[in-house]
Amino acid sequence: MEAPAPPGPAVGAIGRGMAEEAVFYASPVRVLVVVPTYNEADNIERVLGRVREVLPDAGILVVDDGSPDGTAELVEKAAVSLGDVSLLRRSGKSGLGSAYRAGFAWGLERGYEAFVEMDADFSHDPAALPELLAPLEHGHEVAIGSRYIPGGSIPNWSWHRHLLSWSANKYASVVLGLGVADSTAGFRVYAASILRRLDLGRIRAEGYGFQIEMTYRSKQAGASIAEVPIRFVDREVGQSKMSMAIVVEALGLVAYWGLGRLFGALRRPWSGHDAGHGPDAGHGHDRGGGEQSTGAGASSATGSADPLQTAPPGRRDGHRA
Ligand SMILES: Nc1nc2c(ncn2[C@@H]2O[C@H](COP(=O)(O)OP(=O)(O)OP(=O)(O)O)[C@@H](O)[C@H]2O)c(=O)[nH]1
Ligand SMILES: [Mg+2]
Repeated sequence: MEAPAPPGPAVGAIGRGMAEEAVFYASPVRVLVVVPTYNEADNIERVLGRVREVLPDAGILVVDDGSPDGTAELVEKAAVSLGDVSLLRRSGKSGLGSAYRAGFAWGLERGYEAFVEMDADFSHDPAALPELLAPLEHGHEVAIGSRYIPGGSIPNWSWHRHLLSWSANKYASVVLGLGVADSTAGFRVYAASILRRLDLGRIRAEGYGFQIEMTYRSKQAGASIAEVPIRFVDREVGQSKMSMAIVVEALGLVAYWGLGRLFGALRRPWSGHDAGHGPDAGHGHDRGGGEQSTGAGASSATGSADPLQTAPPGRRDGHRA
């Protein structure tokens, strides 16, 4: 007689040969994979196909900012064969951060419990999704696919790109006391609980700054953050949207939040905690405009009036895997 299957999510193997074999994973919670796109026609169909192979039950939401190369039409085509692929169409390029905020709000309104952040350019390998989702089952509310912990790597970056990314991470980590090795990483998972506490309308950054801000706010809100090693590969096709403006935004915002932290600590030397009441608190605006989702219509950000006041106590154990 066969032994009963162990409890927990189903994991199995698919694919015809070893080279194509991929692990699939049936999460015990409702997962939404959010993929922002701007001119990803060369990648989007393949990336959606791979995500569907690895996560057969997950919802997938593409947030497209009116890509002139027809990315959105390819998503609609792929949705027919893959199933449970939705498209949030926005009228113009409004930034990565606002695309994710719109995608998270869309998913929160529909009751998803775990949210994956993932690029469409294959820098983030869909095969790593099961490992990235696993920390949520162990009580973490955020899981970061990290390049800067043992086991993580960026095989094909130039030394100066490497140096820029590594230094930005060190700077953010020291100035904001983040306690994570890779706060600019964009391959992540959030539990719905932490997104609700964050009040997405107050998140303001767009590029790398968005990832840092989400890490910082999550920590302030008491999330337990896990890091999972990933291999980050540079995009092979399509054009990068990385720009100097995105780097400057991130550096400037970190300095601003850092000052807020410092002044907050000076004003409240007796409290000993960083609860986000610096000059940066409470002035966020979602700049994403003209949203339209396929099927169910547009959505707006949700959240409590002051999530940092309502964070549960005793959840400040930032964790590094
Ligand atoms: N909806 C939307 N998606 C965007 C926007 N900017 C970038 N993206 C998408 O966000 C993901 C990451 O963008 P990339 O251009 O790869 O930027 P990056 O990964 O920071 O930079 P590289 O490492 O050079 O590729 C990709 O899926 C892009 O298509 C935007 O303004 N709106
Ligand atoms: Mg990229």
